[in-house]
Amino acid sequence: MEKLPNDFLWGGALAAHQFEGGWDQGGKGPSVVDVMTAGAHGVARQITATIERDKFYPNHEAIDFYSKYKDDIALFAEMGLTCLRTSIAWSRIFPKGDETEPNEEGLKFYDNLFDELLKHGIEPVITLSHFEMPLHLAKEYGGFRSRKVVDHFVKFAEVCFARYQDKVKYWMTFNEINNKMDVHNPIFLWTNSGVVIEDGENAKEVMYQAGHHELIASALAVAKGKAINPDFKIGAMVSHVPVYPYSSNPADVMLSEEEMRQRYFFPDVHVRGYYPNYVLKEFEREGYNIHMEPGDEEILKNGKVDYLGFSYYMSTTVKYDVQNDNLGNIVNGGLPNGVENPYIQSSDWGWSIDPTGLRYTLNRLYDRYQIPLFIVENGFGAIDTVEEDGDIHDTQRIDYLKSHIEALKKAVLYDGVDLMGYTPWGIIDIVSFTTGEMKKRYGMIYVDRDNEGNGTMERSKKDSFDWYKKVIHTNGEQL
Ligand code: BGP
Repeated sequence: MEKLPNDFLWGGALAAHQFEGGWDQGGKGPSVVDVMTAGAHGVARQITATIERDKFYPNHEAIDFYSKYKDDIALFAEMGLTCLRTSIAWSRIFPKGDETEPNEEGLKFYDNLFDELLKHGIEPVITLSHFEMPLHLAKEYGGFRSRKVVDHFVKFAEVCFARYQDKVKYWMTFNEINNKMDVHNPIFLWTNSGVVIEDGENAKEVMYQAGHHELIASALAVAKGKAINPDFKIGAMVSHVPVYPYSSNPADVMLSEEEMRQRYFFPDVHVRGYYPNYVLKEFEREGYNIHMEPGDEEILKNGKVDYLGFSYYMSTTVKYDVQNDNLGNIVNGGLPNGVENPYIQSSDWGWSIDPTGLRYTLNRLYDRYQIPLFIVENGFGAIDTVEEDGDIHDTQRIDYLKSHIEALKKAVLYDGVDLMGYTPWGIIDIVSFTTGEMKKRYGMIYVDRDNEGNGTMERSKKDSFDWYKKVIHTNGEQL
């Protein structure tokens, strides 16, 4: 079999709020995620208005990368990573979000971080907004409900592009911009957009309005970035969960097609630079009044992304319901018609394990967009057992990653998909986003810290560490 391209990027993915800690250090302001308490599987995280003394906020300290970054980066280098995906915590740079001048100490932290990565030959891949909006923008402006927040985001992006133009080449604007299509789970609208739905409001309409502002903000940022450094590669980032039809019944097939629009809407606009007809029809049908300004069409057209980054963890399956005639009826954010897929097993957190779905996704996205793709998140969240001798045999994680790398190799080498790289999620154990737990671990490096914040924070290598090192060293040949 042919080899993956020599410049294929092998990395790991992280997000500032899930691993940096130092939530109030170096002049950083609180972000929307800093007021979220820990939850558990089936227990939702609470969004508190301010920091309450008697509550535990897992992101505050996280794994203290803020002070340990040099040692951690040395471990990443030992593993052989050629890139590292992380984010710039927006509220480190603009603590409240609407200041005129950025916080120099925050900017300096990322100078140091990028210098350290580059010193080890690790290319930074940077997300500008990974659920880290300054809390002040959410509280005072209603987050991305307000057009004013577009200007604040674009300013933040411009400051980062200018400051790090010689250190960072690969950028993404918003992490999983589309996960808020699931309007029933308040944490998505809050962390994505700084939005809380008020009684009597139509959540879907508010979601589209905030989403429009984010798409405009992203397009404006892309154009600014290109003006600062034409060599930048600026991408979008979406969560991709393919929706399969339960059977060959054409009604199941059509239903899955309709539900896939929830996955496609945001990347359609990011990549093509205009709204797809199926969403314009939905606005008309539902009577949504989405405020757009003159010139917005032009902005979207001029701010198309260079590549599409996406997360892939699992697939879902839907079944047509004759009784309720659920075809042509997809106004819900979640997947109300979801059913279990008898061919697929799930993790302890109920996330299905479907490597073929990754090859399928790569093909569908590449056929649709014809621009380079980048798998910027994929991985297996599981409970790890530390043996008496300190070893961690995370065989299940290795199996998961191995089968997904096999799938991506088929997509590149057999199907001809243009894929830039692969950055498995949580290369070092971090705080889980959806549950706020530590025990849902993705890392190849173990961190001694539990759900309540106890532990030494010591780092140790799991079996997957050496396994991934070999994968990178052989450019994916030896799995
Ligand atoms: C994605 C987010 C990440 C992340 C990952 C895994 O939605 O971009 O921030 O954490 O999912 O989710 P979790 O940590 O809840 O297992």
